[in-house]
Amino acid sequence: RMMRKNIYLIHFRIRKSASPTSFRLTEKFVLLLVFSAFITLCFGAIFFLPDSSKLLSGVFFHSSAVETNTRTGTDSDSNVAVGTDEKILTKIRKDHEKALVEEVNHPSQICLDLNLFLSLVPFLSLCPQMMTFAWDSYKRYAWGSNELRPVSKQGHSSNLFGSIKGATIVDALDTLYIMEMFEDFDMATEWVEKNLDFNVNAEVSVFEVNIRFVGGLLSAYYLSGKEVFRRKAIELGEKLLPAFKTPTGIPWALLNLKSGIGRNWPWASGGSSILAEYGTLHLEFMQLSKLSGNPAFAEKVMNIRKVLNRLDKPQGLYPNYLNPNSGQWGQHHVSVGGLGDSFYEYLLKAWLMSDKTDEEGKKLYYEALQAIETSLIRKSSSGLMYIAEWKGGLLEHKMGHLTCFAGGMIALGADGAPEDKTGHQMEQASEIARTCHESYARTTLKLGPEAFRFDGGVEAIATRQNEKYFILRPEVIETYMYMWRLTHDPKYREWGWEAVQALEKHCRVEGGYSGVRDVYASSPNHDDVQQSFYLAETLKYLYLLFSDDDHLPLEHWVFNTEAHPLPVIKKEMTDTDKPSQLE
Ligand code: DMJ
Repeated sequence: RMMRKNIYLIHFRIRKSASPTSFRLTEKFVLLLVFSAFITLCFGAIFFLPDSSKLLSGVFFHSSAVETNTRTGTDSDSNVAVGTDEKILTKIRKDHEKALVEEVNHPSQICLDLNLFLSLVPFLSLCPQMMTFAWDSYKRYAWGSNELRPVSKQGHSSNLFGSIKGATIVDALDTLYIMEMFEDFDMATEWVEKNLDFNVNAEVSVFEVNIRFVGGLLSAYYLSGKEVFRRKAIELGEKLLPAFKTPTGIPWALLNLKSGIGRNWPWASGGSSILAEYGTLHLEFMQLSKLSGNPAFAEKVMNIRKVLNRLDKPQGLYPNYLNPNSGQWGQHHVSVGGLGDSFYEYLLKAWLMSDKTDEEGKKLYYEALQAIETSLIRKSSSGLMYIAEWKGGLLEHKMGHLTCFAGGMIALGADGAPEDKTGHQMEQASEIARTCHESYARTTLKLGPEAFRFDGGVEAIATRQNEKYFILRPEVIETYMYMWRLTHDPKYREWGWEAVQALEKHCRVEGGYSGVRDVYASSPNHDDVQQSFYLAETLKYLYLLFSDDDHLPLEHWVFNTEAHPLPVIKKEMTDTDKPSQLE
């Protein structure tokens, strides 16, 4: 703006004395000198900046070099409609993406194209820096605690992890590795070696410890190959096994790691275990069996499926509550958000992580999705698609921030959908992404509320005070990341960029990143917690949203529900699959 103001000023001054007769010879000479210097600078910039030929041919001249090799075009297209705007745009977009990828992977290289460079500046200067800032703040004020309080600048230990410490360290390990922050990764590794201790006489959440600690350690092992992570993951997995000592084998929600005594949340309907908790162990436990050679882990999670398979499902839906003693459903509350969400995610991902050999997981996923479509997916009067909740046969027209992960899940599974439903499911996924984006766009702070409603004359807006908070959750950005990978529609990167700006503006405080209490307030009221999943998920999915598809390709890696990547377990080649000796 300052520059523009100066240009206006210069322009204004010249106009003020604009009569040619009012210039003296020396003034004319000075003006000529300034003018020629300016022209030389412009030409210099165009011709001598690296690879300026691309810019010239792509933007100013419609050369054949631009016409060939576009994303959608074929070689034969190159002779047709030479220089159409669409083709040039496609080329520019393609170059943009390529440069963005190169820049993210090799941030030290200067972008070759001026246009691309200018459009990348905001992302390149901000995004990797966000992880550094979140991590450095944690290191500085809360090292060794579970989480950071960024306003009061001290540690915070959630009782979800009992007295296990270092949740942020373990949750952030793979993000540090993926972002090539290797010194910090080594520091975190050393902390794990010396301080991560599971011999605690305290009650933990089996689900939270599994997705964050077991998942985090497994990913750190697969990415770095460091034995300490494999050893610690198995040690912790073994400590969780007593949770399955129930009459049905459906695990308890809470477990004392020393005594091995378990129980359920006191608030859960009829002493039930929770679908999203006992249903979100599968990926990690299959990996533990593979890494340890101990089949017990896999047996425990396969037994959960057996119990579920024997039960009647109301309208094909899975209620959130199941009693581990009787093996009967508790209250009939169904949700693809809190209490239900990652159960559905793990059915699909169990199939994908098994190299598509787990046919049962596949069948259960697509059947469940069909039931969700029939009974829970609805459209608002203005056409926004949402996933409602179901309580004893009645729909509650509310969608949680947590539910927004479903856009990514449905897109990820669309490719394998039966009965030619791939296109239909991709459409559903993109509509859910749009609705979740709207839930952000309709707030003052441009951050999403914890839950938003489609009743009482509102659409995608939180109406209850206790649903207006934002705690740095990842689900909406997670969906943008999958949608980007699977469609390459640039709007997902634009939406991701909007979220980055809002996070920077409203969540960044002096001592880290904080959640906010009301996304509709005119200024943020901070909740003073930097959640460990902000480093594990939100920042990782943002980074991947702007990275090359080859960075953790979806064919080879499956993300657990805490965004920890686990490798696809390749099926053993049978004799008939193997290439013949002669080939
Ligand atoms: C994370 O711990 C996981 O994504 C979980 O599945 C749901 N809740 C949080 C993030 O919102």
